[in-house]
Amino acid sequence: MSRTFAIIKPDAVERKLTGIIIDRMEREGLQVVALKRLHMTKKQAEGFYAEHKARPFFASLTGYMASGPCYVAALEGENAQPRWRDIMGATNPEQAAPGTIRKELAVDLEKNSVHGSDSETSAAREIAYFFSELEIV
Ligand code: FUP
Repeated sequence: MSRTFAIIKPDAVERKLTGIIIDRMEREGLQVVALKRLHMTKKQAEGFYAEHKARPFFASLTGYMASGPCYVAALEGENAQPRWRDIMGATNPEQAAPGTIRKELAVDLEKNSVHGSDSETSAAREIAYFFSELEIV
């Protein structure tokens, strides 16, 4: 069993896709071991995406992530980190495989509906950014 971190991003929350996405997590055998709704500040979004600070899309990305409420979650299951990435699909929905969440639901490259940690190390950092161990059950 291992964990990963997921976000249901503002575009998906606004379009009322939260239930569908959580249903997909559960049907794929990923247990939602922590979940909360929050509206990130720009500073929180900048801290979360700090590794992208120098990228040209950083200001737009962090502005978007702070534009509305999202759900942050910790998921647990066998190979949770790579499995959730596979279920999400490629970053750009135009390049995402059929059946992936981003292919089916995303609006565009920025408003791509979901986040998933890109490694086990990122997963640990990202879970700890939003949750205390006591909130993960
Ligand atoms: P991912 O790990 O699939 O979420 O993708 P990245 O960590 O590479 O990028 C983080 C987020 O930045 C993506 F979800 C979407 C956004 N992004 C852009 O808006 N423009 C780009 O050119 C690349 C990424």
